Amino acid sequence: MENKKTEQLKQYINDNQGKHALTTNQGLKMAQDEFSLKAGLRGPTLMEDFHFREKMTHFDHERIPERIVHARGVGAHGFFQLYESLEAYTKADFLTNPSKTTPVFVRFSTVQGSRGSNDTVRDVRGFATKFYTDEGNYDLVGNNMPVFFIQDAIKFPDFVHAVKPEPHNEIPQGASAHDTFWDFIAQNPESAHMVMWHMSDRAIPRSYRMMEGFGVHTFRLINDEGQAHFVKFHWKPVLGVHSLVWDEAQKIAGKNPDFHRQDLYEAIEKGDYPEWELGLQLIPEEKEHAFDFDILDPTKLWPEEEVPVKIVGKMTLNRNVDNFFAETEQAAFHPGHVVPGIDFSNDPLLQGRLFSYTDTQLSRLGGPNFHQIPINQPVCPFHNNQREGMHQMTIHRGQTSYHRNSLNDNQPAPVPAEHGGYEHYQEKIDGQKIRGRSDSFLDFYSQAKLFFNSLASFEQQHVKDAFSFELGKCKSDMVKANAVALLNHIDRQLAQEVADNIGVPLPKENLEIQSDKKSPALSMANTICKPDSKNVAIVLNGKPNVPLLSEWVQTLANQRLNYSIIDKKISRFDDSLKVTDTYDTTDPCLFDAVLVISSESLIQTPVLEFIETTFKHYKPLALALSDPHALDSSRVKLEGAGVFNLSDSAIESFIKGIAQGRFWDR
Ligand code: HDD
Repeated sequence: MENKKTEQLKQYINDNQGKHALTTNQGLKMAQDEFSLKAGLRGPTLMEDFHFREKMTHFDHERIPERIVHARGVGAHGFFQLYESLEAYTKADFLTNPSKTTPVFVRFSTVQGSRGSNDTVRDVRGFATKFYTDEGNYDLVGNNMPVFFIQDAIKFPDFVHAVKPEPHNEIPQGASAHDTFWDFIAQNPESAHMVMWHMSDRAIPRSYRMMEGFGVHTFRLINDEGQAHFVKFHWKPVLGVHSLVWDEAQKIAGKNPDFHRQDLYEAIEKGDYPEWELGLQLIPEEKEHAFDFDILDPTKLWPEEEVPVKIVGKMTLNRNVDNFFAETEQAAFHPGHVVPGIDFSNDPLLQGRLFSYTDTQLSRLGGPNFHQIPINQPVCPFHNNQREGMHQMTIHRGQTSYHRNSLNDNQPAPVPAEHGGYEHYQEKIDGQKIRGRSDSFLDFYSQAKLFFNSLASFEQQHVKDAFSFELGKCKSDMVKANAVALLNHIDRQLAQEVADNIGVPLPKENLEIQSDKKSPALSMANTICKPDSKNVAIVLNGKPNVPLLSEWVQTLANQRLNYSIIDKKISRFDDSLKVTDTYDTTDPCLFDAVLVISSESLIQTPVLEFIETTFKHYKPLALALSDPHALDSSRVKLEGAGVFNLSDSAIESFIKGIAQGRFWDR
């Protein structure tokens, strides 16, 4: 697990484990830490109590501003391994040298909510990766959706103001179901494609481990000969792409607000290391204009059937942070952190991002030296003439801090491109200075339609339900009607159903864009399904047959499934077989599958809730009931899709069901 980054971070670890004297920050051992210094036992506290002042002052300043967006997140360490050299496309060392393992730090996040908000809200998820390469840090600061709401960064403050809690009452937290968001969407129709993703199941991932990542923008790769390819970056989760259902997501928000954070942490602690393959879509420069969309427009994806994704390597997350604040909270990502062989495109959203990310760290991390915070330091040497500033941690030795100099032999010196110095790609630009948008960015609806067409019917239904929910929460009839008018450009039937559900008129004229084009890669129905590391609840109703329970538990564990045994009270059958949760301390929403073992005719109410909720959320349900009529009055039928009657089928069939995940035809 050791690598250059872990070695570097070790120098900064301060471990309170073991025997240590309690000291002040000046290293002074203190004889007392519980009482302030007073004038008499019942008298006032004295000014000279430096220990009290130091402790309190530090505490008073423990908080830093949260991120303006993506405030809630979780991070982990890992590594990236390249499969084969990409020297035909790029000269980036970490993409051309398959024998190298590059340390990474990844932070996943929601966008809208503040640091203390819920994990399972309907939102875009951030997927930011810092590669600590030998040529400097490369940051791939992406999302779990391949497109964005706006085309030009100058609209980003407007977009964020609209989606964030409304300014007069700071409501709602962690939700886009409110008037200002939908007002913005309807008034900025370039958002049509992204809002379809946002209303799809992609916005309620089952786990950070089970979502795709996208660099979104078009970037450039440049090889040793100076040839360029346009590129889009993809992360493909080895476990497949999976989501929650909306009712489940909302309930989890109450039952376990840390659902995704905990899922990632526990998977890594158990050794179920999350993995993603890195994929590249490549377009040679001369094909820039060969598509029916502009490749600089961040509201457009490159359909994988037209531009295949080349799988080039794998990232594994294998270490949790030692300290959340020091590492996850202080991590500073920036799409402008590039290495030789990777460059930008003229995507106007990307261009604006290149300014914003350093700027925001100045207030969030308190000054220009945030690159010296251990998590942000490159693992290669770094030298320049930048000096001083708040929180300067480096002792720069020497007389000179300017370039060019003769006193220090003109060191540190720039490095020519052929020896690894970064050189910007020499793109020829010819244009008028102008504030405007290219006509090639004006097709807002084709890909919104492409996305909708590509979804399975259950996914389309979820999109309709999500629009109806979100717009149903809006107060302004005008905003609702405007949003329906936007949908009327994408799909008449969708607009019709949503209008109906939220009580606004459908526009008279049908403006639906006509296309039946599909991209199967966009549907989650076509993803990988595996049982690995899913969570199974074993719910007891009465005393179980312990040898049989042991056997089942072993079978589940052999399939790398996690299980919790749940009963009315915590107890233990033997050393390895324990009831770890009660009906009260956990909830059916928190599991991927439920197995109920009942030795009684009467199913207790909380157990019935486990059965019915699991059934309602389309999840696999196994029943081992001593009385076959115990569920006669419930709507759950023993022979329903994804319901496994363990009296006549083996537990292996249930495990296959767990791999499948959901039974939409229930
Ligand atoms: Fe951004 C954070 C991703 C557009 C300005 N952004 C941030 C993070 C992610 C993204 C993953 C969190 C990084 C972390 O975990 O610390 N942002 C995106 C993507 C975008 C995007 C994929 C569009 C394709 N962002 C975008 C624009 C701007 C910003 C257009 C401004 C011009 N983003 C920021 C920011 C943040 C940020 C305000 C907040 C905290 C931070 O940068 O470090 O600068």
